[in-house]
Amino acid sequence: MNKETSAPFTPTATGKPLVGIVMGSTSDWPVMEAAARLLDEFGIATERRALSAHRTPDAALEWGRGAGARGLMVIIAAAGGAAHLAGVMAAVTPLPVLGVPMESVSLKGLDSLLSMVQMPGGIPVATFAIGKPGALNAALFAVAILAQGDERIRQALDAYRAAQTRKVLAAQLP
Ligand code: RP5
Repeated sequence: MNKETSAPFTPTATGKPLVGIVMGSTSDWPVMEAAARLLDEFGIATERRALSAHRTPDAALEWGRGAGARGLMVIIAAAGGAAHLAGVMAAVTPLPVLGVPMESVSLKGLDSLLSMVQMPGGIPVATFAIGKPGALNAALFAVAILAQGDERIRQALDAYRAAQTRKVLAAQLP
């Protein structure tokens, strides 16, 4: 509770980024944009960065280490190929890390998925589907995490799911 107003504490009301979306390359943005836009729809501000576990390791570590202090509550990390970024983030922050494997040219993202999902016990990365469905679900999972402490987000998530259900049931097939 906010001591001054007795209103429930709603982190979104501050307008500060609550979710960090980090990706291994700017080439991941066309897919990860779907996650960013969905979080925008929920009114959840995001920090967005292209940082690589391999090409910019020091900057990636610095960003991950400082995430909690900057007010982030969840990290979505996307990478493709030898996809180590999500694991590296999870190694340096206790925040929940949601990994999105990018579809790669040679192995269609199976390389990304296996690199990301096979974390050693003790350092979890919640790994989602390859590509856009994973990006969307990581965003919705971030919303679900934040909804636990924010009634406005919880209601928005309920409304989103109800609208999705109505859309499926209303669909007319040829
Ligand atoms: C990974 O390598 C990135 O996450 C990207 O999915 C993949 C290819 O990167 P670019 O060569 O397009 O920069 O690090």
